[in-house]
Amino acid sequence: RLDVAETFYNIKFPGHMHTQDSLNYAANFKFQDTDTVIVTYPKSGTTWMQEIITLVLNKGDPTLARSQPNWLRAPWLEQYYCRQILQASTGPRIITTHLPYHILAPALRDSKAKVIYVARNPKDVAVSYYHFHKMANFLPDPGTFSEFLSDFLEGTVHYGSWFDHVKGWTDHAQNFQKFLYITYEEMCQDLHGSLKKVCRFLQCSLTEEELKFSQKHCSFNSMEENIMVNYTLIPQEIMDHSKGKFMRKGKIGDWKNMFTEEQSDVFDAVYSAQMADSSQLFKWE
Ligand code: PPS
Repeated sequence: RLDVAETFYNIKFPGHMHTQDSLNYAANFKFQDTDTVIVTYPKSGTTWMQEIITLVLNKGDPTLARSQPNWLRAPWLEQYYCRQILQASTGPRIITTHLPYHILAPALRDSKAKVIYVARNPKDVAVSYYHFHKMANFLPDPGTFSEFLSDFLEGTVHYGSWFDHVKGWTDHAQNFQKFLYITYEEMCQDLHGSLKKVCRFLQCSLTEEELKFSQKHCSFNSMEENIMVNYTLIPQEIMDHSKGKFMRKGKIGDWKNMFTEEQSDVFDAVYSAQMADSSQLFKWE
């Protein structure tokens, strides 16, 4: 069975990609100062940021983005194949992780690695995650949206609580020498400005033309067509492409098509309670 979970620190992870060994490897990882680490809760713009960084580092040239799958150029630290990929890599590494702060904090302590945290309106995350559960055979059957939403709010879904994830990372931003916080919404509303922000953070100066190329190749439409990021390379038995698309809608506010008024009110109440002690102020639509 594909959907057996691996539990680590009381959090469930998809067992087909995670083992106790791979999770321990991540928790004890030796970061290098030249590493760039993309940190996200699932469905928050991970793949988009992987593509943005690839394009920025290649000055808008899409050759690499169109010839190597995202999981090979920016592997997930906690997934079992990562060790092998990093051992073989030479240049500066781009590493992706969905791990919560408390698991990765000891490994990142005193690190000069660059950390990019991408956050997204949790209501849109919940909707995107729900649809993803329906197509990803390595995740449990989500049941109805209402059932899934309860699990999401309780933090019992795979990768744990959205609230703990966002609070953990953003409340400790000052612990990092190099930390960039950016939202999915900002990337949607101002992709050009977001690319410039990433360029500044990575200390890569791109010409206006190189920026335009980068922007073109990381647009939703380009990525939707790019088999190196749209996950159509993944076999049908792992991701059932007849049940949905990884590049689903790419929009802000799709939650409004899915949530009832009551679900939205319950969500807002849990959000206020959970985020009351957060130092970060979020304003979601
Ligand atoms: S995962 O499985 O955690 O790696 O998923 P992740 O990449 O974090 O999130 C997938 C959602 O991001 C959307 N996406 C984009 N939106 C706008 N523009 C671009 N270029 C883009 N690339 C990916 C993708 O469509 C998923 O969101 P939904 O709402 O489901 O469409």
